[in-house]
Amino acid sequence: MTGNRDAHTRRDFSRRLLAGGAVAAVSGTALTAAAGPTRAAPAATGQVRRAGKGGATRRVTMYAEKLPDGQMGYGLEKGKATVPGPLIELIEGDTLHIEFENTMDVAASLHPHGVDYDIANDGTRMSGSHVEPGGKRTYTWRTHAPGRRKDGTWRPGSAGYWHYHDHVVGTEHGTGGIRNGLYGPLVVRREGDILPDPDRQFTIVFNDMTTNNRAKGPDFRATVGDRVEIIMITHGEYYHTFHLHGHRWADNRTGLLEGPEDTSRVIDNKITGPADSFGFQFLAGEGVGAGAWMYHCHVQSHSDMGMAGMLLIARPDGTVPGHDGHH
Ligand SMILES: [Cu+2]
Repeated sequence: MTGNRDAHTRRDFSRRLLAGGAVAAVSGTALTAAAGPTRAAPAATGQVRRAGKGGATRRVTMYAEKLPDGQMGYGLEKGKATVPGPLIELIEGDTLHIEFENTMDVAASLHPHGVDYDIANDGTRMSGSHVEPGGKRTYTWRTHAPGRRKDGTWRPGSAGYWHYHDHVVGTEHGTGGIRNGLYGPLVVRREGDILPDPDRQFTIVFNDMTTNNRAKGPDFRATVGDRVEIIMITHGEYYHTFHLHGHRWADNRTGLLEGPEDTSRVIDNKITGPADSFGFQFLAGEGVGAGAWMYHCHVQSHSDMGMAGMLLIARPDGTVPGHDGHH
């Protein structure tokens, strides 16, 4: 499945980063803030890894492409566009310059949620920040840490589970672009945030009645004890509920409780509407073990129509009990 292929590509990518050590300019399936010695704070063996300091200026190239099946995708390398688009991770304080190339025969753009961008980087036709067929443009996204304003009020930081999408194809709201697959995940960490295992980050997008633009939700693989991260985004015409079997998360910024005093509600099901996004981490199989754990929209007719997939959590020996999957 493509989900597995994406995971493998990300693993290779992370290895390259770890080997090279440099993260300022990268290309691959994911732009990750987590990998590399300069980006993750040092952690003793057996402890969680945490996001390091923000403040880096990073550059990537992003392509909008028509896919062979008629859908559209974003990719960090030419000919490698995917639906959803590549995972982009930043740390509060980072600036990202995206050299965007539109290889399609219709105008397109890149419009982010959650980060700081001026009107020239809005990615809309009315601001003139779209890109004509064959054209290029650099989009700049900035992020900031939280802090107190001069008037004494608190300014929130950029950290969160966000996303980006086209705002031009089809209509001036990018309705055709989003429907065809021009969307992707964007995660901004706060310094000190717990990092997931880099090859265990899975993006699930409910888009109209599809999951990641497929009639049936993709399967994802992990091993018991892995720190898995789900990035959940909704697009299109409908409201959905996201449910994961066997695992729970906190309904807050990170999906994690800070400690015994954190009163965030713990849930395993969340209503989500168009352009909503959230994310969370969990230890695969914690307290429940390996298995083929379903995730699905819990609107019954939606799950019956295919909005469901599997989180295949393997034992250490690689087998998933009760599942005869091929791998
Ligand atoms: Cu649904």
